[in-house]
Amino acid sequence: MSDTRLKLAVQKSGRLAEGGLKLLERAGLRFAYGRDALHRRAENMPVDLMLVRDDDIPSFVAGGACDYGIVGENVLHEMQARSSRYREVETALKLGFARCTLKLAAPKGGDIRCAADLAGKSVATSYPGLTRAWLTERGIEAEIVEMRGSVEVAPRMKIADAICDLVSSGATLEANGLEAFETVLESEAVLIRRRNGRNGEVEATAKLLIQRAEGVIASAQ
Ligand code: PRT
Ligand code: ZN
Repeated sequence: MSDTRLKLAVQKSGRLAEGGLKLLERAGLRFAYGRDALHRRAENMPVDLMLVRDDDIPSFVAGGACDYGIVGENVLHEMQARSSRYREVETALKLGFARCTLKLAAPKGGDIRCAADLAGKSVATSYPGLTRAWLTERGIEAEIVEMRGSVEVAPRMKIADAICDLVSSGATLEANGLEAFETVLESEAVLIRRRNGRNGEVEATAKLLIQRAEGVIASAQ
């Protein structure tokens, strides 16, 4: 893989994978199979995809393993809240899919109805950086319980009093007897890059790709 080809990290499988590939294909990219399961090569533009876990994408972009990446704003902002390593990563384009909201929620009919009620309570979340920053900004002292998945079961399992989790339809909250009471972050898929450090050829390819993607996004709205 030469350094003049744009290296773009996309999720291997999951909620961002299909939308990301569809957008790139609509922007005119045609992909051949890559040399392994991790890579796919565009036949008609100097672009190589790297197929990875979404959580690793900000790190690949920050460290220079990839020039650009497609990731949810929730993941980007969580990484930025956790470490200064991600300060140099910026959003190049909002992509308009995989929209969701990071919300605080608690058991329906319980004694937590607003953010102030969280003082002295515990909040389960996979987004400890964003949740802590949001609470600290408001002067609310609550314990953060970090969970990798199934956050919605935490109150029922007595792991935590409330949760901070992604919501799209609201069905998961509803099924678990939870009610949202605050929005911490609105999120959608975004194209990210390092603020600087790409060469001229890669940047020329990126500019063209972004122009085409803007056209696709505008026509979808
Ligand atoms: O394997 P890998 O690590 O790559 O994937 P993943 O399992 O971490 O991520 P994935 O594919 O589930 O989500 C990727 C991205 O999609 C997230 O980072 C968000 O930016 C975006 N997205 C959009 C969502 C949702 N909508 C969403 N609803 N991510 C997760 N959810 C989950 C949420 O956590 C909760 O469990 O869906 C449930 C709530 O959905 P509703 O519809 O019941 O409200
Ligand atoms: Zn993930």
